[in-house]
Amino acid sequence: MNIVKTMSLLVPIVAGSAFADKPNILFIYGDDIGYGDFGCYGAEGVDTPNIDRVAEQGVRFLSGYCTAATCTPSRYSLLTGEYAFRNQSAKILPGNAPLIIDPARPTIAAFLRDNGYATALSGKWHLGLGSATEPLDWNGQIKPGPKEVGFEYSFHMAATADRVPSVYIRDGRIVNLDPADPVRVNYKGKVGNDPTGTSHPQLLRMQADEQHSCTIVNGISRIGYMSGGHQARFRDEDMADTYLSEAMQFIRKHKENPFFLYFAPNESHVPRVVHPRFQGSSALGPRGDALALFDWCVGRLVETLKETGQYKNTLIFISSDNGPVLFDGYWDGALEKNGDHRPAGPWRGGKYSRWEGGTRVPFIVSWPDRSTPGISQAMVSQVDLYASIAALIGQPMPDNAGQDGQNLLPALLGETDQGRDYVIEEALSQIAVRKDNWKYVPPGSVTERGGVDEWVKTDVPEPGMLFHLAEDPGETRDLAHVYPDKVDELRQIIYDIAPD
Ligand code: NG6
Ligand code: CA
Repeated sequence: MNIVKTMSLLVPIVAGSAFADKPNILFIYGDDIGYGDFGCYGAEGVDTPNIDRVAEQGVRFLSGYCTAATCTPSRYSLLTGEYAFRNQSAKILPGNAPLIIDPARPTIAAFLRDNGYATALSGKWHLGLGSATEPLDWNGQIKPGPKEVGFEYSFHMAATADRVPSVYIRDGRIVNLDPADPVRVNYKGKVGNDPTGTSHPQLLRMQADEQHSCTIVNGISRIGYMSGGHQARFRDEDMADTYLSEAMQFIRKHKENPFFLYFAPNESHVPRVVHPRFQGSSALGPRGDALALFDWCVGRLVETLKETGQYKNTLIFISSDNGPVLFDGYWDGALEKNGDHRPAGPWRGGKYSRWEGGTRVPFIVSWPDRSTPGISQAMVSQVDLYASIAALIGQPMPDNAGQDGQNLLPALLGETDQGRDYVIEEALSQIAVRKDNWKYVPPGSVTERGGVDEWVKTDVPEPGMLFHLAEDPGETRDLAHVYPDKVDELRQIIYDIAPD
């Protein structure tokens, strides 16, 4: 795919459209969706026709990365353009953690807001709420949060669907909160009298591991304790529809001016309890059904954009925050029903892991007015989106914005296969590097989810491990002792970027 689409570069403004040089930007960010989970990336047992169609009209990357193998750090990098390992707080957060993005730091949302975009978040947040110095009032104005870092409109859950508080927050206020039934949240000990998974296992519709056995909401025990807010609690079955409806309303409302929408549904994170109309929609049990639901949401968003005449001038980015996981705390049958499907495609490991499957994820960029459709070998990371989008709208990034990203706009639009030279992959605060086909995993350990309720940890001794991904995509043959110079070269990259 080396055809350079020069025409589009020379004609940035389409006649009749006031903001053709400022396309709408729609991030569709899946949760725990692996490299192999969409049809266009080889999924078996689940169809994703809507995503596949977006991919056909845009660029599908074979070397697209999130920055980390868990949610919070990847989302942090996506929004800030900074590697998450630079922020000590960017680790999997409890539902009552303070905001980890300094409101003084301009995120991609704040940057686009300041450049005339209407900005919104609908879906998962998981970057903390409230300040680190004052206690958060769940029953009042919840801030700082998405608004203070650039999202003028926000409708979201606090953290993940498996963590309390199990409520939606709109513009800093819990939705449907009855003041007579205030919300309290605690991750250290029980609050209130709601049954927990440990005390009332007979009330559960899904068995859970110890960490997920706290307060029961909607028949599912969660991580952490909450009391109150009964009327405000979400129903997992309706969650995707709820986020989607918020997203669609936002798109419809902003057909006259450019918008940035960060749509971050729960799928395919646990607990996987999709709407009954999607139950059984795949051959893979609840995880496949969640993927089918995610795909359906993509289809509805595309339809909405077409209805409002904005589809062609919208840059759609579809990806995931970390690699896949089958068992992640609930006995939902995802592992048993997985069949021949390879959620991480050819790569080893998945969520939590420094193996490729942890951070190499589906990565699709489509802007029908501008993309040169194709399949790209360019190495791209989510940390690059901020700098690339700044280039797209022709505005410099603010000086205090994250500087780890590169402007890879030509690659993202399919005009070149030239991406980054190397990419940093993080998992559970340890990093690895890939350059060309070489992958170096420094000493430490690598974690993977094993089977049901099982973890697998691999120790990585000095001088680290070296793999040749083209010959050995499964990262099984450590070549560190065969190519010590390669180890030194890659180790130096890591040293230069993260000296400690
Ligand atoms: C882990 C949870 C897992 C999930 C994850 C966060 C256990 C044993 N595991 O600690 O279920 O919630 O955190 O996922 O509790 S993420 O996609 O948001 O990073
Ligand atoms: Ca995730």
